[in-house]
Amino acid sequence: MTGFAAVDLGASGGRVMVGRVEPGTLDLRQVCRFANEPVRVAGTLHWDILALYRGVLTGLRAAGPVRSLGVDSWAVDYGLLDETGALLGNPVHYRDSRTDDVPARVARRIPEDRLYARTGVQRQPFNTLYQLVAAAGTPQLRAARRMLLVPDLIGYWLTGQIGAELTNASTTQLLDPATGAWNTGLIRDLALPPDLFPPLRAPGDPIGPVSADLLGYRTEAVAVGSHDTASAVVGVPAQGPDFAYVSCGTWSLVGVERDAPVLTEASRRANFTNERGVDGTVRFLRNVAGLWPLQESLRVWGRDDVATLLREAAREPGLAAVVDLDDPAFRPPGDMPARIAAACRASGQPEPATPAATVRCIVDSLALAHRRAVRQAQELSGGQVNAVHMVGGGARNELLCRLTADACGLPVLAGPAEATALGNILVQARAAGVLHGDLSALRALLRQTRPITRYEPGGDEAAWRCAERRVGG
Ligand code: LRH
Repeated sequence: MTGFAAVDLGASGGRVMVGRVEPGTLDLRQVCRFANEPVRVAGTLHWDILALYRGVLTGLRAAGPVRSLGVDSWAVDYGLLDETGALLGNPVHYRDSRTDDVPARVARRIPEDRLYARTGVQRQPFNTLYQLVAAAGTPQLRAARRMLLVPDLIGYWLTGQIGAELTNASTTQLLDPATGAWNTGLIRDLALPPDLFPPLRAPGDPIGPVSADLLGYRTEAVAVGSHDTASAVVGVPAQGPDFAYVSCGTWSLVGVERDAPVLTEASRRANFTNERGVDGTVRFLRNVAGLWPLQESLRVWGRDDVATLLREAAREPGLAAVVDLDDPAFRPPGDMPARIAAACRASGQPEPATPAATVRCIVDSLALAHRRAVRQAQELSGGQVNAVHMVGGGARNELLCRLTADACGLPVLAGPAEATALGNILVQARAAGVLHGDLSALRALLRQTRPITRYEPGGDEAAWRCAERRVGG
């Protein structure tokens, strides 16, 4: 069988997985896992990109030999290269506060409805557009010749080839939603140097050979859906078009798959985004807080027994207190339990008194946010949703899956948890000619080979509606 390596970099850790694929068979093995620990330097929060690259190399050496490799990561963040190809400084973390006031500044020059019409992308202070505007005039940006998003930067270090993979490029807010090309008019209006943006490549395109000197074996780097969410949605084992997905890791990305962007005023107001997917698809979705508040609470408590906490949380009374996890107050790192308690207090609800009650509040609030986003995705795109697919780490969280089914009033089909790595590998296997067909053929292989757990909706619709009112929904 043919082996393909998926490098999957997430906000809390990186992994190298090997998939062995042939028609009817798909085996997946994790060969290496490494931490992703951001570093604050002189007040700015950075990714430790060289530590990540070291993890990638170690993992790929252990994985080999493989026919090809593909890299995906979180969106929007980038490194700048100077004219010799050297990296100018460490990439900045999207949770850094330097862009907090930039959307408002940009809106004074380009009204938000115009910007949405020209990009189709939600307003998030961390979008690459706002990060580059925040960097305007700095010596670093003046010296920069190329901007490479994180997977493209890793691909450049592995192959020496420069390019911008399309799915991730669509999260920069600098692509034209109609053509999928760099939006040169917008780039000019923002006074950004047009040459900064490398030629686009599509998932499945070759990137270049990786020499044996680097890994101990020779292989090829192939462009995949390098935005982790693009790969995750390839990895949704859906049958037919009438599904919503929740790709649940650090973030929950909640939405539907379409073949054209939705650029209405209503979708702009609901802060829905149009991200480019594999095979010309559009992911019409909303960013919901995801597991971040839970991960950050565990860090603050110094606990790693998440399974115990979730079991205790399942015994707590449901919907005792809910918060709006979209509130920007929850975005930066720091004391999450204190912020949750403060939000409950401010809205006249009981403050969770124990870690289990805090976890219950977070999971109830997340399920409530999933409900709102699934319903909005359906209404705004005019589609039908019969089931919600939960993929990513959240698919292993039984309490969250059950409450999401209850909140949405729809069955939740949970799994695979490794959808991102699987989507990455499926696109490589198809590019190599080992698999054939469109996304539905790739998804059929997932349904044949991966276990999926079904959660039927139960619960009390009136209680969810009442909870929705408490968070102002
Ligand atoms: C999830 C993700 C998401 C982006 C965020 C910055 O990992 O890629 O799709 O919005 O990170």
